Amino acid sequence: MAVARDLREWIALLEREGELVRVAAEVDPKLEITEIVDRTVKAGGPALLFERPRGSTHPLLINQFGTERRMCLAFGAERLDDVAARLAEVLELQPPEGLAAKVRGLRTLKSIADSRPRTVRHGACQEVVLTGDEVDLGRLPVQTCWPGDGGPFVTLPAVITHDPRTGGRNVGMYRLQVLGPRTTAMHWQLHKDGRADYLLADGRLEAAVALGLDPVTTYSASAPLPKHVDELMVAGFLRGEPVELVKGVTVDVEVPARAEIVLEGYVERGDEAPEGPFGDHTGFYTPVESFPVFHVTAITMRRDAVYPSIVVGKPPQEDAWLGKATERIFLPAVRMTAPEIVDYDLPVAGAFHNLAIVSIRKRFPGHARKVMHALWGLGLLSLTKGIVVVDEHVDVHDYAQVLFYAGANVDPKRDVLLSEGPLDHLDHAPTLQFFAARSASTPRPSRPPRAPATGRRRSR
Ligand SMILES: Cc1cc2nc3c(=O)[nH]c(=O)nc-3n(C[C@H](O)[C@H](O)[C@H](O)COP(=O)(O)O)c2cc1C
Ligand SMILES: [Mn+2]
Repeated sequence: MAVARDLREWIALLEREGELVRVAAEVDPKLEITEIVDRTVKAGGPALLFERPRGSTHPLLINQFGTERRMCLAFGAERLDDVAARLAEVLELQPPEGLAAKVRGLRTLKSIADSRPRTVRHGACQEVVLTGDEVDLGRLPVQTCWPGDGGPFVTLPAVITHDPRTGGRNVGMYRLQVLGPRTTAMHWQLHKDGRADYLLADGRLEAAVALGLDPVTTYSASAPLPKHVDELMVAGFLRGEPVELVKGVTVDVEVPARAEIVLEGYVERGDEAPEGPFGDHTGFYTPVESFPVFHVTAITMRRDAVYPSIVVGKPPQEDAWLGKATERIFLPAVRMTAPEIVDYDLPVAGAFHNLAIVSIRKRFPGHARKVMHALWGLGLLSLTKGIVVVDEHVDVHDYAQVLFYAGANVDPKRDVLLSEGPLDHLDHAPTLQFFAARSASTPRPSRPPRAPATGRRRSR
């Protein structure tokens, strides 16, 4: 299946597939769009292209990721597990034996070689260039999502920075609250790579924000990759085609050439402003907190640029499928650390970091605890507040089954482990922000019903 190379091809593909509805009526990006999208997402409805957002000449695309089918269309795959399988091929690359394996190995190596971003001379994203006083974020139909929000927020950005020490690129999806015509807040949270780049910078850190990308590259900005891994390389690999980049106009940062809109600018150490409140997936308004100010030095655009947006809030919302894509695509990588893991599920209702259900092939006493600690030591999975470990015969995606085995087989005193460690930046439950208990439970090793329990109890 062909993968869309930019947002326009993606919109055309969605339209061909009957997955997009154009809204010709004028709709206000302030609250109204949220109301419509909230209902559409919950009904499993289509992507929406608001052609006339009030106060802007730019159409607004939303709910592009809102169903499993669209997420699969984005990756050009039948199932998200097929995307994971391609990644597993690379991670598990072995010296090939026999001609067929060699040919397959070469194909895999070529797909890695082709994933590196490619620099081009001209990019459609710079058909229109606004600098200095021409920069006005008010031109964009930035949504005010919820009534208590502190203002309009850019919600689907790909924020590009470089590590001041190594030059390595990072792309992260960090919301931007519009503070003025040429400034936003930069909401990179405590554990995020963009923030690490910022803290490593002596003074100024240049950044570029790409808006309106092909869906795989947009997804990659949300992917929890290790800091030294370039999200654009992963995007190139997943698309089977390199991401094209062009030099920024006012910053020394390369930007996706086919982006609809790019905000160029910088943040500066010590230059921060209150950010929030913002209605987030915690179900609450995240309180006002200080975040760096992003100074926009240029807005570059395509002609007739489309502005992309997303609404987050109490789940389920559109980001559920971005999270599910990560869950599936990262399974092979998680297995590199803990090969005994058969499968895992991060429930949407758990906002991805509140609960993980993991099935394992248990071989020795304490094995489930080994796996819990592995997850608590692994990238952003380390922020997981609750972990349930089950035997391999339990289907982790069948919550009724998990509840049945967990309920039936757990002796809480014996099987629940309370630990302490880092928590998600936005978690409002702990007494101290960022740090609190996490718990894991391991139902007593259970066998499928056909095996009657006999003999000695197994230890755990
Ligand atoms: C719709 C959406 C909005 C997000 N907003 C933020 C945000 O405002 N701040 C943040 O730190 N992470 C946010 N995230 C999560 C990050 O994008 C994610 O953790 C990603 O791994 C960050 O990139 P990094 O690992 O390179 O830091 C958001 C994710 C999604 C899907
Ligand atoms: Mn990163």
